Amino acid sequence: MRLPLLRDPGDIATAVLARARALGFSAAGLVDAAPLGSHDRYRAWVAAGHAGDMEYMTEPASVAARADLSALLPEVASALVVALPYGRLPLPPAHAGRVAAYAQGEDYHLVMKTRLHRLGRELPALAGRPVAWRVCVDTAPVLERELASRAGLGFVGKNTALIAPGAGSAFLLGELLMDLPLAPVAAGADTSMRCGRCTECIDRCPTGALGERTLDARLCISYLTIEWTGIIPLALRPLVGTWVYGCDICQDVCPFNEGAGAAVRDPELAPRARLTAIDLPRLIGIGTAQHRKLVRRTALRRAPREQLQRNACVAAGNVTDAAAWPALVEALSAAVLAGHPLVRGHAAWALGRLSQGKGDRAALALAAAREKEEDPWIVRELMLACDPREERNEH
Ligand code: B12
Ligand code: SF4
Ligand code: SF4
Repeated sequence: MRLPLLRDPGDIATAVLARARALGFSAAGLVDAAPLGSHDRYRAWVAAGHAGDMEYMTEPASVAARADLSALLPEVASALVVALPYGRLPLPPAHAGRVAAYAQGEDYHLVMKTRLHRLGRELPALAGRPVAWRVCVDTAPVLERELASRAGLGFVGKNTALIAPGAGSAFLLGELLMDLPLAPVAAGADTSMRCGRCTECIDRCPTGALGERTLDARLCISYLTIEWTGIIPLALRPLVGTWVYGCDICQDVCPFNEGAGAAVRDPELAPRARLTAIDLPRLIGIGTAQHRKLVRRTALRRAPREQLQRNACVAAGNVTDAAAWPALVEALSAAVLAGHPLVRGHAAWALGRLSQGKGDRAALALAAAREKEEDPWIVRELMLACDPREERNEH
């Protein structure tokens, strides 16, 4: 049962939005709890297989929940939608591994949740009655971009990002669902602006993952490096470049991200020095304790150690300098049959890319590994790495 409001709803809305700004959110708007109009688009996206292996996007219960906010809070009557800016960052040196800008600072899930929970706890005082509320950030089954565009935070670009003209798209989204029947209040972004004839993001995406306002996650570097725990398909590995966690290309090339507004960053999301330019050889051979330190309180906690090592191997295979050779050889040979197969297989690929031919250190390591290796997939990788013509025969 929803309790009546004892204070003027307009005053409550103003107070909630003011608190959101005071807590450091760069934009905030209010939406009502009407069903999510783009649920059909999302269902079609899942049906087309574009969600890949992300079970939290494809499980029937999770698909159904995204139709209506009441699946998350039965009494919901409105939602506060907020933006937390992480800002664009300069490019690291060409030989370094890259971490997406959003992931270089404090884990935004922690930052967003702490602030929204604080606001949730303040709601009874602001509304003058008990309030049912729930915080959603990222992994909750919510179509956050639709909610954000409805809340006037921006528009959905062809790169599928929520773009706020003047502020770009380098910000994260979060929601506070409430049982307060508040009227919608737009955050104030100029949502009449659109991409127009620009197709820069679609043209510059290395893997061709983007259609107009739709993305095939299975091809996206962000998915491959963060979500995908398996073998990175051979054809995609060279296209991953030096990304070891996420990808910013379709936002970096966007003209809406050129202005000073896109550089605004919440102080809590300031980049950690250890993540601004990843030392690839170090990451390839990273131990458990060092790994724990590297990912501590950052979004990188999401990826297991061997996944980051796998990503580092692929990135090293895409860098032409030889600094990563010893680490790759070590990953392949010293740890053979002890190291994680995912790392051994991708290290083999990287060495195959870096080897100049028979007799060099990479070729010798590959040949030695071929003698010992028993995992059929890695044996295949080793064959391809030793003789790239095999790869051509593959396709
Ligand atoms: C799954 C997911 C991914 C997947 C798939 C991405 C995708 N585009 O779907 C992968 C792993 C690839 C990914 C990558 C990234 N992600 Co992500 N991701 C999500 C997540 C969890 C769900 C997104 C989703 O529902 N996808 C399904 C598709 C169908 O939905 P959609 O693209 O959001 O589009 C919806 C609306 O925009 C609307 N819509 C689109 N066009 C139109 C047009 C009309 C006319 C209408 C009416 C509606 C409409 O319909 C769609 C269905 O509702 C959200 C958090 C959340 N709970 O929403 C974060 C989220 C979208 N990701 C985010 C970020 C930051 C990223 C990355 C930038 C991270 C990085 N640097 O590597 C990249 C960007 C890649 C990209 N171009 O999207 C932010 C985006 C913030 C913003 N400003 O837009 C979110 C909102 C997380 C957050 N809480 O801040 N992500
Ligand atoms: S995040 Fe990278 S790979 Fe994914 S769609 Fe954008 S440019 Fe393409
Ligand atoms: S790069 Fe161009 S097409 Fe892509 S989102 Fe930005 S303005 Fe739109």
